[in-house]
Amino acid sequence: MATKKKAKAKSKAAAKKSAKTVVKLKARKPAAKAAVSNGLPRPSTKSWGQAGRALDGVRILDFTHVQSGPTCTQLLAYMGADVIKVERPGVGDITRGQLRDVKGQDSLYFTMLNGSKRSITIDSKHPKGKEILDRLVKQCDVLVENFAPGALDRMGLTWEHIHKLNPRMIVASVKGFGPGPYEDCKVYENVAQCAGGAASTTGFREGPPLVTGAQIGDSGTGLHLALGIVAALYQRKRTGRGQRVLCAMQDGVLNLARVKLRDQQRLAHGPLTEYSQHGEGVPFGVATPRAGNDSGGGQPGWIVKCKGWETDPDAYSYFITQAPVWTAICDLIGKPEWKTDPDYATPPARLPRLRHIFDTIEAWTKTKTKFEVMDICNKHDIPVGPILSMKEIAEEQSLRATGTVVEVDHPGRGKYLTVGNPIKLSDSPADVRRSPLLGEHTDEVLRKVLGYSDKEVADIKGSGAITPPEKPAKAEAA
Ligand code: CAO
Repeated sequence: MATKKKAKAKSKAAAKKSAKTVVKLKARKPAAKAAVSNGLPRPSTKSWGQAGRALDGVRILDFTHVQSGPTCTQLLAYMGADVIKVERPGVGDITRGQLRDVKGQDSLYFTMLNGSKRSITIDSKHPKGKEILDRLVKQCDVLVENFAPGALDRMGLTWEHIHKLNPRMIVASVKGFGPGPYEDCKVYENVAQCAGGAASTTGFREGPPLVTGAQIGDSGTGLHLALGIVAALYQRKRTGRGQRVLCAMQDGVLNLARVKLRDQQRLAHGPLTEYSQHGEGVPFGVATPRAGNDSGGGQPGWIVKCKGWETDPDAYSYFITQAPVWTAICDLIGKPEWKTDPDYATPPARLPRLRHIFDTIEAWTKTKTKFEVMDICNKHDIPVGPILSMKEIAEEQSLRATGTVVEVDHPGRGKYLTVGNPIKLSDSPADVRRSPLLGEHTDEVLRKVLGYSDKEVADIKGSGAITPPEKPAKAEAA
């Protein structure tokens, strides 16, 4: 009987153990294990957002600063990763103090790029600081950095060192340039826009190259890096190994400007007929030119003035003369005869006349506000878009409703607007929180993530590894 009882208990324990294993396996391979007879994964029984976030369980050692790297880690934090931002004691990310609008408070530059993260201060060059960093490396899945080339190695955090401590760790970097003649250069946004081909193709033909307001070099590269990290996390599931992920800002910008490299190659076969330069009879040079507000694709477009343009710098609309709705456009702008006129009836016939066509469209749009143009054209499926100012965007309620623009509350500066996650996941609502104060989570991370005891934390505090160096006067006196 006792043996029977024992055997029962043993089998119960085994069943419990195997149930645990199944749970574990389910967590690792949800699609495979949760498959039902029709081959589709079983939908979550929990309501949206109750099943956790996409990157729950991913911990990131965030060594980023300024814009490119912080954009990446903020997105990952929005998707649920635990992002621990390591900052220099007493100083922090340089952007905390740049373009300050509220005296003594973290700037919007910083707060809008570092939401939903934790902040720990560590002097990475202090022996004790290095020890803490090594422990963090062991506890994290990804290290993200965008220091100048060589800076991470100078801290002793070489790939070899990291990989030895934690073979599963992914090390993701933004640099200005990839391997080659410029690999050692420091790079900021506009340098990348210029080196990546965007500036030479932006602006008007008669004017100098222009940089764009959208931060395609910094935020654009951060986005690329985030994709690389998620791919590396996915591959790690199969290999068990971390890898390096590198995004060069020049490469990121070029990727976003690829249609201009397309046009460069088309030039070898004749003029770029959809550029208004062609219609104006201006010959093309050897390189893709600046095209003003040409839409660049097969559907010609331009920015046209709207009612109020004389006083409102943003009273404009983008207007696209999409071929399938050409007849509707002709009726709207009072040119029904263009529907059948051989000079206007077909897209190729219109190409040399784009300037005149857009002038005529503009004569109509100038009688309407940009929102009236939008309303009227949308009824006819004509693709147009109002030029929205940042003021209008900040006030746009639909962007608030979707969580694309989010108001958060900061203990120092009060309420501010930030950009939430532009990537909407139906089962992983964005976790948009305010940015951390400098070192706000140092104690918490030391104890709860790294497991330091009270005594060890006290020793660390006394060591100078997590506090700013003493002022020179004091040091001299000592
Ligand atoms: N403790 C101690 N030292 C720290 C530290 C910490 N927690 N965090 C950073 N530092 C040190 C670094 O070790 C480095 O020191 P050394 O040069 O002596 O080794 C130093 O701070 C400065 O790092 P940096 O060279 O990266 O910073 P910078 O301000 O001189 O340059 C930038 C800024 C952006 C030009 C450069 O980092 C860069 O080219 N990054 C790659 C490209 C990039 O991301 N550019 C986008 C910037 S956003 O427009």
